[in-house]
Amino acid sequence: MGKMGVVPGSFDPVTNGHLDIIRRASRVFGEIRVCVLNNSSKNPLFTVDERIRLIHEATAGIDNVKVESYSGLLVDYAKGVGATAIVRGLRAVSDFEYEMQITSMNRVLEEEIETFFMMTNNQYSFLSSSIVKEVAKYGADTSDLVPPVVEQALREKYNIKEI
Ligand code: COD
Repeated sequence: MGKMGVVPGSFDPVTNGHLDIIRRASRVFGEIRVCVLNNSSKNPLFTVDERIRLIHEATAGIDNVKVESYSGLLVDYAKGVGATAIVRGLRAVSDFEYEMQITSMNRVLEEEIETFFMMTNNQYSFLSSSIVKEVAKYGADTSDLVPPVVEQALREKYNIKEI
């Protein structure tokens, strides 16, 4: 089956940028677990179950991807499922400092799990869940930013009628 990689995040909601990382990681690792971390202090728009469903539907065409959630430390999840690596996406220099902190902390907590970084596709370098929510809230078109299931879910959350 090959080695397992974990793609962790908040995914509130999943964007085309996340999906690009998941798709590319699925070609490198034998198996990918997308893990929605449940203990974030952020104030989420979507519940964990909603976020899982959206990722699940958006990754339906990739057969070595599984979606789960976890409340606790990411390295404990990774160890528990037998993963050898954590895969993160990098958009800009501004991501670097935060990623370096998380990676260093994770290495202190569990030195056997490596973190790998994949550079964003140029077309998604500006894309984040927060920007998508901001745009969707005012009823603007998000079809280039998120998969159709997420576009629909955003419309429902913000009560926007289809044009
Ligand atoms: N292009 C490429 N990559 C992207 C893009 C894009 N457009 N957008 C996002 N990404 C990448 C991000 O860089 C990230 O790697 C991943 O996709 C997920 O992004 P988010 O924003 O959904 O997720 P984060 O950054 O909020 O996730 C943080 C965690 C939940 C992983 C972190 O808080 C965590 O591990 N929490 C659990 C507690 C823990 O273990 N703490 C100890 C370590 S500090």
